[in-house]
Amino acid sequence: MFKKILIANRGEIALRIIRTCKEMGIKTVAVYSTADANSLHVKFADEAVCIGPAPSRESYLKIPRLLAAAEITNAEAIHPGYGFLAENAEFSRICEEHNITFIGPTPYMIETMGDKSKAKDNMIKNGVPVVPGSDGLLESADHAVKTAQKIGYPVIIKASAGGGGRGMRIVKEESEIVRQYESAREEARAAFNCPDVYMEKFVVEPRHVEIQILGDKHGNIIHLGERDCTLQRRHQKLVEEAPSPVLDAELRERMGQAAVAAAKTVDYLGAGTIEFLLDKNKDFYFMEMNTRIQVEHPVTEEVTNYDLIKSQIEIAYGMPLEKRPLKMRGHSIECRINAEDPANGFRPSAGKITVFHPPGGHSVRIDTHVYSGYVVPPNYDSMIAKLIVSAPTREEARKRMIRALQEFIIEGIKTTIPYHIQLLNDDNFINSTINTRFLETDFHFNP
Ligand code: MV4
Repeated sequence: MFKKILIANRGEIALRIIRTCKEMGIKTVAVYSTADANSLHVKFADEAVCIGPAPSRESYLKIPRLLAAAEITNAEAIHPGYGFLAENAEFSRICEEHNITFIGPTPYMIETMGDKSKAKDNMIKNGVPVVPGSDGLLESADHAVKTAQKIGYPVIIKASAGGGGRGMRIVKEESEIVRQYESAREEARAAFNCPDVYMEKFVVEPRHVEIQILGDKHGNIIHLGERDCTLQRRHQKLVEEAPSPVLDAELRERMGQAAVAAAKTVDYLGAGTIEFLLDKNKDFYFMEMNTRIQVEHPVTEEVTNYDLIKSQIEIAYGMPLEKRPLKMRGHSIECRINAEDPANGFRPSAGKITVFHPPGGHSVRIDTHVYSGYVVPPNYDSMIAKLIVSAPTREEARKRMIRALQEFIIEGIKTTIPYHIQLLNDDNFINSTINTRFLETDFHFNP
């Protein structure tokens, strides 16, 4: 096994990776910006290297500094976590060139799945269901008009280099199509330095259901069931759960097999997620693949009894996946606790946490890097903790989550805890009568 791994990340995920490394007997190297000198990932790692000032461009995104940190500490592998450089093909390539194992997929896999239009073509060729749309990229405004006439309104225009909702336009009627096509291209060019866009039929009020997959270096690809991530606000997930309240065993297996087929289009290596839209008729369609470990991976860990970070490390080392039948047991829910004010448009709320009292008790898990006295820096993502609870049934998990949220005391900054308490008590959450628009159109926070 690897003797030493460098973690090219910060916050809860850096700590999460350090914990698994300790259990595997692997030494850890933390890297940190000057804003994170007092973070727990720095204290809990065996070694720590300062890689620059607070702005991520000057620290967590600076590839030469990460490579230098790995070289001076003799780290054999780098775990990128999520965000930052996790889906940067160039970083994966440079690690390879320096004989440092990138714990994740190859540059080819990242690039191919990062090109959404190309990824979609590959899905069609391999029988993975996709939303009907343009055959590849839109070549002109006229091509956009003709394609929309063929598939019927409403349509959605998506940036091929996009993902996570950036560079998208929903078009309801022909009078808007040319203007929206041009503006989607402009936004895509500005955001991704690539104006390419493609078109799909717009699926009305879908759910977001994603399948966790693992692929090893011996040609095995398996799926670990789904996560339901329908509860999002401005493309930020707030609550995730496994299993999905709307899947049965038969649909789970069909989506699981489609996800495995999707991963096979690039002979995928490591942990990945296939995102699907699920419509009202329970038809599902490939949306995109995330070639990284995701924030919400713990709900899958809790119901499948896999340590996904351990699986990533073992796969990167060349070990074969253990062959055991997938058993999902019970139900798990995750609430993202953000340093934001839900009563004030989710405005970031940085500053000193004067009191931090996490909940405990049966089947309550908290993944966090913060503590009483910690100062939330304004420079990074506002997620400060993930609260994950498990129980035999969804309703028991829901009640346990409400209990745990009520026990959770954070003073000094505003957080999303009161928002979650109201949400988990809402009838639409209880019955899971929700879609991806629910939080933005039908749910109103009353502090
Ligand atoms: C869609 C869609 C409806 N129809 N595609 C959002 C992020 C990116 N992964 C794709 N997204 C969507 N694609 C078709 N053909 C609706 C969305 C969408 C969405 C999807 C999942 C979760 C939240 C969402 C919020 C708005 C739009």
